[in-house]
Amino acid sequence: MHIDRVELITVRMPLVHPFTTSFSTQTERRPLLVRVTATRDGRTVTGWGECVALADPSYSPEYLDGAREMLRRFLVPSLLDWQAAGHTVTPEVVATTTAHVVGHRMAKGALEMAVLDAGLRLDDRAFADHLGVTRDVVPSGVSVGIESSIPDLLAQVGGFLDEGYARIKLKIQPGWDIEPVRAVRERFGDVPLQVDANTAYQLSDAPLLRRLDPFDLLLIEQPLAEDDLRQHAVLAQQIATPICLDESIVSVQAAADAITWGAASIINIKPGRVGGYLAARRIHDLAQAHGIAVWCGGMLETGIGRAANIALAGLPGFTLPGDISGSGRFYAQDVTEPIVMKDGVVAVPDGPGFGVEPLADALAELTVDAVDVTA
Ligand code: OSB
Ligand code: MG
Repeated sequence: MHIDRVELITVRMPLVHPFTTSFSTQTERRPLLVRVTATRDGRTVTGWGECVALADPSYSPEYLDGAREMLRRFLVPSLLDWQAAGHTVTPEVVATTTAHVVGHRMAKGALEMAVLDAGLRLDDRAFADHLGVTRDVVPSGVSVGIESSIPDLLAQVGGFLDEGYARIKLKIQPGWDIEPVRAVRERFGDVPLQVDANTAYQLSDAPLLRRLDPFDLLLIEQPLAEDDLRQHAVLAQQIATPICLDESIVSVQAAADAITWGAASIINIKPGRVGGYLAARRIHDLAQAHGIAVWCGGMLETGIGRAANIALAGLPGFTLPGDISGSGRFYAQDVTEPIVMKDGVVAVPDGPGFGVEPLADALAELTVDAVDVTA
């Protein structure tokens, strides 16, 4: 394809309920959308990508304004320079043409995602079909933030279970761990339950974390720091709850190291964190070959990222429910038609590309900044 134009659109989306993790409280989300206009054989299409960087560098080193700057100043120009040298753009070349930039995987992943959507639309092909996914639906889990009291938490969890979510994930941190898990187990019994610490503990907390063992959790996500792979391997010997890594898995290489060293028995795959859907697929394949279960994480995506995640989660190695809830879990108004969770599942989109696009009115209403970086 030929890339005609690349626009970076920042949207502002209020959350229906504050979302508190061990690293921050969010009351709104500012996703950065990448709109690529591309032409092949006289046909022009629009492809959409979504950058999952948060506003602040609290979950990862990347953050919204930095990602926008990276795209504008380095990543888009690199891709266009390569095109200007006479090459044809494909989704696969985005990673290679931007490989000279160290890191910034969320920004790179967003550009690749938009090119991937455009390429699939030019092929009239759905992303799920391209991946070889045959499932029509995937199980839908929900991530529940830290609340100010146990009764508030139980109200949240009860609401999500009533809606039909297939799995509950509780955010934990020191001082909000054993008691909330105990309370949820006592009130709701044997529901599929897991916890996410977002790096809030140290290896010396192993005796405390062992107190989670009796609650039969599916997994504990990222208990220790991002670069503590060895410590996670040691912790895995000291607790019974399976360890799942999120923040640590920034690449295919990191996934290979974590598997080799026994640092994770389960991996949370977030396409943005690893540089895009193509790398995400490779991590899935690697994990599957090693008998390591994977599931699809979430970054409070708009309908665009949510739709792409649903297709990815249709791959056979995704054996645990993902953080792929309905749009309504976070937003009263999504930029696309809302993704709907019903009976514990979300439907795999079957339209061309990711199968969704922003609604013009919603996009106009939510946009706070838009720049054509090719002008
Ligand atoms: O650690 O999985 C995480 C949201 C933002 C940053 C990190 C995480 C999360 C979530 C929400 O848990 C997942 C979702 O989008 O539903
Ligand atoms: Mg996590």
